[in-house]
Amino acid sequence: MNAQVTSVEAILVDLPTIRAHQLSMATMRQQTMVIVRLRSSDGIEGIGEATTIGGLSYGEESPEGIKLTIDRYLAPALAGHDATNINAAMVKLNKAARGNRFAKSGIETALLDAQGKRLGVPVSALLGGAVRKTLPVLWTLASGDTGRDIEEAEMLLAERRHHTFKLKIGRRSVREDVAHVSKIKAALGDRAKVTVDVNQAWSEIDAAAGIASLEAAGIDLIEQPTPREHRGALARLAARFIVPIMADEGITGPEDALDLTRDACADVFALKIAKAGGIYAMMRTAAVADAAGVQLYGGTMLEGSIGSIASAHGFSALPQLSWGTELFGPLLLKDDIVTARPAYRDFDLHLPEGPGLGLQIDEDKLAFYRRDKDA
Ligand code: MUC
Ligand code: MG
Repeated sequence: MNAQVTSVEAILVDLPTIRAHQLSMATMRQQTMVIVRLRSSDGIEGIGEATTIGGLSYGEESPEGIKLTIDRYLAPALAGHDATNINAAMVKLNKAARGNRFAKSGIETALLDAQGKRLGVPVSALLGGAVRKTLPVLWTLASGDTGRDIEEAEMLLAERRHHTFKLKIGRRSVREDVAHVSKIKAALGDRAKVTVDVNQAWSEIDAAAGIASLEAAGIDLIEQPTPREHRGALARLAARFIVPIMADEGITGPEDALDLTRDACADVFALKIAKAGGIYAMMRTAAVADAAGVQLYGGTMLEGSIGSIASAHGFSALPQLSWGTELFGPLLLKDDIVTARPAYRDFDLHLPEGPGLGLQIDEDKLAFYRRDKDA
């Protein structure tokens, strides 16, 4: 097999969300995705996605920065490279640029998609095979309004789309947040699991008080209550409470996993392909967690369909995924840039079956939503 990378294109795409989505650090009314199109000399194109949340307010790479990094540094580094050797391509990218894991993840996805199409197999097969063909998916209630969140949860339970709900907190006072969460949990009772994501907004003192109340209210999981740098705080909270504590912003790749497991900082790790720098790096992170007996959760950067399905292929291949996933990104968007949107039913996301990611770009939609269409 012989194929060289001929071009890597990074396209900024802005898609509106179905409602405002409030996190502790940003309110999203649209999502900006960086779509990667990687072409090779055998005529095969791979697609990938590198997406973050709230510009630079969540992560260290902005959509515009990701595009610049790809255009200026990563695409030239890959030009002429063997498109079929993904490990060697990633070594090359890691030499060409430090960090920039979101950008690298988007390119790795495109390489895997192309290779899957070339061989006529799904991306999960390139990862050794899917342990599961469907993935449980939770929904995040983040309208900012308690009554509206309860209505939304009731509707989604009735539609059998989600039975686990994550609440984004940390914007308001601990007392207000606890009251909001407790009302929702009381309304849903045992019919749903309820988790919270504080997105680093609490001090250790706030967290101790907040988690005590949330535990008493029957909340199932507490995600990243304290700043990611404060690993000691996370470890003390994990030791203090029975309700499991999950690290999200605090864990990127395998090196973080090693440090966090060594110091017993968290009961659960949120894995994301973008944070780790690609699917393979996410899987290496999972291996460290498995070795330490830490449970795993399939996280999202609220990617659209391409990034979410890439994550799904990766998560499908993990031996352990005790906490399911939150790959609901496509459902938060009003429209899509793929021809067939991912299938969600009976509380699960169903992996597409076709070669590569199993997705096709809808060229008209891409042309409509790309930011540079007027250029
Ligand atoms: C995060 O921090 O987990 C996941 C779901 C959601 O609403 O935001 C993301 C990011
Ligand atoms: Mg989180």
